[in-house]
Amino acid sequence: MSTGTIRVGVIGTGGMGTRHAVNLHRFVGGACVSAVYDLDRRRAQQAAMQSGAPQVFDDPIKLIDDSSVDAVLIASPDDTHAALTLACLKAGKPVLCEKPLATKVEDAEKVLEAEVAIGRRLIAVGFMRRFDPQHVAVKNVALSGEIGKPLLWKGVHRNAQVAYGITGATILINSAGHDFDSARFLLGEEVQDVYVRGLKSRPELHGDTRDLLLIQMTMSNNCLASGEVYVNDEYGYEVSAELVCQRGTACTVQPDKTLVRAKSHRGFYVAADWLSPFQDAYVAEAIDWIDSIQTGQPFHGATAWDGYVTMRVTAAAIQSLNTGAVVPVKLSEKPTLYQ
Ligand code: ISE
Repeated sequence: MSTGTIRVGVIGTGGMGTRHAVNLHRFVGGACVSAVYDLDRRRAQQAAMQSGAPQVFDDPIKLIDDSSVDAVLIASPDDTHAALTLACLKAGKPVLCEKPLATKVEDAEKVLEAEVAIGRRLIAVGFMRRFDPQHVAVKNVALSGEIGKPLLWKGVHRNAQVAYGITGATILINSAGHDFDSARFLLGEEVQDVYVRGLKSRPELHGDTRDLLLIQMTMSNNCLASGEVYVNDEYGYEVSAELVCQRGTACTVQPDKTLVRAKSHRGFYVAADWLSPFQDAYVAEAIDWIDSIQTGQPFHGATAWDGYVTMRVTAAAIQSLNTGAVVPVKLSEKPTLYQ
């Protein structure tokens, strides 16, 4: 427990990391940004200016180990997450790691085992939909029992565009992880098996691209999940989740509320990316994380266990996409640390 200001070091200052740094600086009372790191030093310097960080490091491990850093936020490229999270555990520092926790099952396992060996929950994983007011409201309707037992999770996850050459596997790791977590979080059930089909939406895309994916999952307790992930829709960013229950459904609605009249149309803008639609969720996540460090109470978002499970589901989804088979998801026993 620490009642003082938590000094956060931010690793990776692209769009996401800079947003986290600025949010911590502006909206999280108990935190300040004490250091930043990015491979691109100029980008790190800009983020430092925007978030009031006094130091720019040239090495992420030095940042993690520095005495001016109490806690670490990782928003660097996906394949660096596991090693940097392990370095935070070694330094005994709390860490909020952007999703995914790892890009390989072995690495997710290593991280989970290292935290279990320490016996303290130091890791938070950035599945921010768990803090989104819309998703929380859907979960609360389900928990109230008003519309009966949840039966089916239905998700839509769209991005305007992804870079050329992004494969189906990468989309499952980098984008669909949110949907695996959303289904587990909203249904409160575990994934038992997964079946993924995918297609390439345009002939000019790279041969390995599968940018429109359909995911079906059998969930525990007689539940199902079904989601579309389409990452080249050309019109903008949209995410939704619906729970079909025995006596009704609960569904998130789009948070963009400004009615726009222009060019013989009346309607709503669609955001270009996830930063503005999920701004409230990112801030709520950061507040809860800092609060958990100050009070010693558990973080209310995703744990290392959730990060590990997502990686297991992702690996099964990649296998399903490659083979056309329904692939069972095998989990190790849930350690008591996460019960
Ligand atoms: C990105 O990292 C996110 O977190 C977004 O929510 C997701 O839609 C996008 O596909 C990812 O690249």
